Amino acid sequence: MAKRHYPAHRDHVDEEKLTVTAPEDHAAGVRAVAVSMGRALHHMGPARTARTLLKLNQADGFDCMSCAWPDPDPEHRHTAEFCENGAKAVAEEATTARATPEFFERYRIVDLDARSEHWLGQQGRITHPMIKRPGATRYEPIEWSAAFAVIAAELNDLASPDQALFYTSGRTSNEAAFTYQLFVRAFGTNNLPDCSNMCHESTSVALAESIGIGKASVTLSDIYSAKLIVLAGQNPGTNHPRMLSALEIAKRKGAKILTINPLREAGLVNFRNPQLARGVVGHGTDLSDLHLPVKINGDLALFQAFGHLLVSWGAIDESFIAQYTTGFESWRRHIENLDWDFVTETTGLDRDQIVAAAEMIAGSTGTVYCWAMGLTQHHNSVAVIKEVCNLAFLQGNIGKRGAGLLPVRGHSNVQGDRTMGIWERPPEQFLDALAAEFGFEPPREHGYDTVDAIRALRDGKAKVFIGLGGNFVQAAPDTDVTAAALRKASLTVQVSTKLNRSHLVCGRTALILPTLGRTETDAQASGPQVVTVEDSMCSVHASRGPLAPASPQLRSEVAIVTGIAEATLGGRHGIDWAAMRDDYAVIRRHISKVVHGCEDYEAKIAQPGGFVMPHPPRDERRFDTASGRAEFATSSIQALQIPPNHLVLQTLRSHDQYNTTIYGLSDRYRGIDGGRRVVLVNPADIVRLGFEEGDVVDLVTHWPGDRHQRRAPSFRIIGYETPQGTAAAYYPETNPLVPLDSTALGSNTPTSKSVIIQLVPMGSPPALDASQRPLRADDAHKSHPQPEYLA
Ligand SMILES: Nc1nc2c(c(=O)[nH]1)N[C@H]1C(S)=C(S)[C@@H](COP(=O)(O)OP(=O)(O)OC[C@H]3O[C@@H](n4cnc5c(=O)[nH]c(N)nc54)[C@H](O)[C@@H]3O)O[C@H]1N2
Ligand SMILES: Nc1nc2c(c(=O)[nH]1)N[C@H]1C(S)=C(S)[C@@H](COP(=O)(O)OP(=O)(O)OC[C@H]3O[C@@H](n4cnc5c(=O)[nH]c(N)nc54)[C@H](O)[C@@H]3O)O[C@H]1N2
Ligand SMILES: [Mo]
Repeated sequence: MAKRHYPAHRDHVDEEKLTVTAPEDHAAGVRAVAVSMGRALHHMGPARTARTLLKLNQADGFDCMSCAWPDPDPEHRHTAEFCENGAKAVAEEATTARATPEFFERYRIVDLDARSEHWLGQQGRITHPMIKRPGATRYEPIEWSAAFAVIAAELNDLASPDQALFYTSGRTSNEAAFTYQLFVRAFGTNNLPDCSNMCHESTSVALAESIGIGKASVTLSDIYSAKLIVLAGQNPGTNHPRMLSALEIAKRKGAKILTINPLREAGLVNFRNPQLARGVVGHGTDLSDLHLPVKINGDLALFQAFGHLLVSWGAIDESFIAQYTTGFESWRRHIENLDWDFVTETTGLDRDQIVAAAEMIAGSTGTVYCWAMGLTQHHNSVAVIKEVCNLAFLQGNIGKRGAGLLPVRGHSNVQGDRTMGIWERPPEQFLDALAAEFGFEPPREHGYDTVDAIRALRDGKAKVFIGLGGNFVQAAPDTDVTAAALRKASLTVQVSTKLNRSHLVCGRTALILPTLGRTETDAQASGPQVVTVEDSMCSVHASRGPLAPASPQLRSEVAIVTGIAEATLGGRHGIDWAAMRDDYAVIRRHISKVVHGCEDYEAKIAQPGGFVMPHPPRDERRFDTASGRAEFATSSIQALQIPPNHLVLQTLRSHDQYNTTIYGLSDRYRGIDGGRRVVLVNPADIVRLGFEEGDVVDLVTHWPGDRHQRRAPSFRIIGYETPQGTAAAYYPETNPLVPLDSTALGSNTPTSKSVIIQLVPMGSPPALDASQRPLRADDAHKSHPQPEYLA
């Protein structure tokens, strides 16, 4: 494909100059090493680069904050046990750039808000606590103790503790997370929304009901010994690159790989392992044996078709079903009457493709099912994931070597945070243990999750927002609604490493509390501290940063949380916050008393590589569900209703971002460089809808009952291999399109992967009738109002 150049559009951020080439057919390779080294050297310089990258994911080093993929056993680690995107994440945090008080003096908040998310991130590490006072136009420095006093005054002034919201992003260590939830419950609420609510919540809900625990049932060695690995709704080449090394090992030991994804992502096709000679000079390893380009949200129909075929072929493990499961008969009756026309229509696949995939599944004696956001962020996601479980039960693929369920988690400690009690719906046993350990009665009423937290702010029911990490306004759905909700708050507090939009879209009073990152040493009264994290496979281990803190003013998350707790609670409940801050081993002693599976925590994390949390289905085929058995779930298939001339949009990550942190503008594997305001559309749909490739359009949401129109302005149309009727564009630029009320049944997760949209000429009203002449890129300039969010 010839390289196409597009001129920068007025509404694109200044650095954009879009070029489009053919997508790549392999991931990693030497280019990945070159890019990671280039970024690391640019942000950190050579000495710092060497010091940090050699400690990344080593037993005596720190845990990579890029994703939750597990580390191999200590004896099987490489000297360079990291990937291109891990190196980028480290470079972003360990950068030598600084956002100082002088920086905040130079810019009004509105001036900063006019900048792109990329530019904000490039200003470097925040060095001092900063406050925006009521009516002020700028942030100014504030002492830590004064900042804690501001928070305490606002919190203690509330009519009820339930008027405060305590958000967590999944980088927070176990020690900080445990201390935070303790403070929040001692204060009197369960309002602990977190990034999980937007991420794998559908997984947690589905797995808890189907197998009795919301976590993966496999370890790395199960991947290595699997006969078949199914990868559905996941882009590991970009988001979990170290997973490719594990897939390569499995492949070389004879495993087959089945990929299910609307897009043929480069990392699903071929992997050139830069650690191995064959990955540097050779062709690498072909990964996918069969790729099913399913239509967005076609997975429920697809997995039911697999079940139907397996049952009709008798390819089932009858003794497992009889001994360990319930609900099989009603499920079987349901899938027996499969409507094939409906299945092929909903999946966009033909029957032969589905049969070929089902044959791979039927022929495998050990299958691992992996998934991520492509399955979790739809209206019927809980049902989809339960259907994946059904398929695993059908062949006894759980609690057996080389088989199991593997939801691949996102944030590096999102799973650990949940284990530590970051949960708006805490289990009773957890609260009982907390009460016994600390001698106070925690609130029992469930709190707000992320979507309900936004509603509460919008409706004036919540007034204070505290974010332990993250970038709430950009990560949450319905950006305009969320932004207006945050602006109504009396106080917003962000505990952050770097500047982001959530510092600029803030309440009457706003605080930025700068914190240490994973790369930095954390010295407290008793000496340097370690923190612990839990990966996607339930393995818990220690992390210690090698670098001096970015500024002497920085405090650890534990120090910040305990500081807020002391200021707010005073002597209430008699909890010794100072002891926890001075020595994190004290926190771990509490953890070992409160959190099931963490007994002898200090000793277990001292072992190289840490320890693995208990998992009854994995360890002993024990299922703590309502029935005490693995539960087959019967779900009817609802297909997405798509009005004529509309598309289903999935909002996804480029290869050059970490969630809302934009590293750069190169989505290398997809051949898109220099710009992010693009929408990928099937070439036949471009023609059918009356556009041409390269046209600039607005994306408009179709959501029944909408009073105001949701619009994301100015996206360049790119022809791309995605099933007809579907489209893709980057998050967070498209978050204004995700309706707050459009969430998954049962998990309340925003439906970020199935947004029904229309492409309309820039600035024009949406038209159901596509015969209207689209504006071309050049006349589009004239009519368009300045968008509020140029991310
Ligand atoms: N470098 C980097 N690493 C990251 C992150 C990052 O932003 N950058 N984010 C981290 C976080 S928090 C998370 S949760 C993970 C996210 O990891 P992923 O889930 O891999 O991330 P997404 O970019 O959302 O990609 C979703 C994938 O699902 C596919 N998909 C979309 N809709 C459907 C569908 O209906 N059916 C099927 N079968 N597939 C579908 C898309 O084509 C895409 O390949 O990555 C983590 N790791
Ligand atoms: N449309 C759409 N929306 C989505 C998604 C999607 O696929 N599509 N994905 C969803 C998913 S899976 C997730 S997980 C959420 C992510 O939501 P969040 O976790 O809220 O967002 P991040 O972008 O990961 O947060 C980045 C910020 O965290 C801060 N930070 C970085 N490191 C540290 C640290 O060590 N400590 C502290 N205190 N702060 C730190 C920095 O200031 C940085 O700006 O977004 C969700 N939103
Ligand atoms: Mo996530």
